[in-house]
Amino acid sequence: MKQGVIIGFLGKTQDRFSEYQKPATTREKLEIVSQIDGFDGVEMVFPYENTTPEETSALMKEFKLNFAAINVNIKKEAEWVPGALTRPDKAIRDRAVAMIKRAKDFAKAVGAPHVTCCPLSDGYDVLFQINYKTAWNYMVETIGESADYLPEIPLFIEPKYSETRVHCQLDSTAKALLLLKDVQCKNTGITLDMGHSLQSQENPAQALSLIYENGFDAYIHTNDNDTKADWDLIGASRHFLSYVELMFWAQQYNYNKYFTTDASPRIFNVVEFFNRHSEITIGAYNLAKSLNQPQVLEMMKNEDFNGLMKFVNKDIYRI
Ligand SMILES: [Mn+2]
Repeated sequence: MKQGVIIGFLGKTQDRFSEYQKPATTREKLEIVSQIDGFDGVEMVFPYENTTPEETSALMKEFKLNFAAINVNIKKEAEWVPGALTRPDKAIRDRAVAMIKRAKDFAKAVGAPHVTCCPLSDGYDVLFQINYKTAWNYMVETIGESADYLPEIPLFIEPKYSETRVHCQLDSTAKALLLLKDVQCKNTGITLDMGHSLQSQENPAQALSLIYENGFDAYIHTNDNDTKADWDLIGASRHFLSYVELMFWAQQYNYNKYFTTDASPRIFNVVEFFNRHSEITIGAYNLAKSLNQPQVLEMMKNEDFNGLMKFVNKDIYRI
């Protein structure tokens, strides 16, 4: 299995109340990635963490790192803070689409496998705020145009229930899939963020299966939370069994992309936080791998519910 990290978490982060850690340049962030046990993948936020493709590729080479994905940010610019892809003003939507296209050009130039986009600012805060009808249709249109551009670089969409809008437009895996089905572009996928899925009251393993069974590709972000907010906690610190189950089903579908860490160290030591995350993620992966998977599927087929519960106690919890 391959592990990487969204490098924005290696520098300074902030919430409404506090600032955490120290600012870091992209070079410094890449150096930190190279120090984390088992990490060699990078998800870089476009256009804020990169310079030219040539300079960026040289830095990646210097630290022997690979691109897991390019993450296009369409929420930071002032005009996109209230939304980007669903806004009534076509010029605002067009500039967001242009940004996604530029991210695809960049991904191609540096050899990144795909672009992922989490349209967090699209949605609403209060009732009677947006026109649901036009918001949905504009999103189909804008994602459609972005997906069709440079099809060799697939576009992955990452749903999330809440934040930055109180209710995001793509609030669940199923709704993101509905969008992709409407878009009708094969070169698309869903970024399944474990914590986003939990916040949407989903079961991440079932959500992963749903993506594949609907004919789309999947890319996994690892982290954990308390299901109420997207806390980006260290993996498996709250949902160990869900973590192992996600690994089990990722293996069932021969998942071979990066497991990219979308977790925030906040008050913890940065390198040690990610070392612990790496440790539990590879541990959960290897634990899932060690299970007698055909036997588990056979027990499911035979509805051996007691046998399955015993298997969880003995083979996963090991008690
Ligand atoms: Mn994520």
